Amino acid sequence: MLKALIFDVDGTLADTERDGHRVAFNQAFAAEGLPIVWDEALYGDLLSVTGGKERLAYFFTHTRPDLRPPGDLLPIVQRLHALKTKIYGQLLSAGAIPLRPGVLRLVREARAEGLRLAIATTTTPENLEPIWKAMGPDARSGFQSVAAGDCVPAKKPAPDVYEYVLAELGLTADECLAFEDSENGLRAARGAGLKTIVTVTEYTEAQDLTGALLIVDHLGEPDRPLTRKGGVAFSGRYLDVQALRALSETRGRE
Ligand code: XBP
Ligand code: MG
Repeated sequence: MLKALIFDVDGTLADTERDGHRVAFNQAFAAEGLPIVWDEALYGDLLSVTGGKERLAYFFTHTRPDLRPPGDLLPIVQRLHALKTKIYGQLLSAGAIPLRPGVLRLVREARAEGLRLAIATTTTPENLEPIWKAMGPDARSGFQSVAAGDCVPAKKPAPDVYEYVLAELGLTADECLAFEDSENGLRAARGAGLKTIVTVTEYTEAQDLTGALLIVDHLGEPDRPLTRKGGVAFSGRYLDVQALRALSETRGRE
């Protein structure tokens, strides 16, 4: 029986990558006087590496080693990432990026129906502050488990962060549903045995989302119907708790 919903953050709760994280990385490069600009296409490629610190290290070792600043890479990456995280917080606290369609509606309904809520994300914990703010007062208290960033040894697509949340909730995978936006996130959730609903973004709609229970453009609103893009049959206009309970019982995409 469905007991909990586990949400990814970036790309799922809010479409934060192109206009949020990417812009913050570029402003951090500029602030450090580095001649680096991650355009939308390059950032889309770099998103294959989860974790901002890991993404920076990959860029300097694989993508553009010619742009790697002199000296030990680790402190350079840590310094750049800390600056980026500060900038990202300022960007989002200005309310720049809204929650995706259906997220607030579903979170509120799930709480009212007694479903437990959790977060399983690769992003840095402080990047959740603007999300709680966008969800309104006492939002954070509604999430029983919040696993973020470096709280697990291996980031997505490793299943660690989802296994961490399941352990914290004290639930089995088949008592939960995961919500993701990307192939890496889907693989992490599936690796933990979770049925997963994927709400694609422009960065992820062409990825290999095999194994998703249902693929949609977003969670839908009564006045803004979702579009099904793959997975099990679903003809509803939006995903509510009743629909999720039925979907969680389907045998599809085990
Ligand atoms: C997406 C990520 C994160 C963000 C950047 O996380 O891979 O690394 O791109 O955030 P998820 P940080 O989809 O799991 O929420 O720079 O804080 O890592
Ligand atoms: Mg994501």
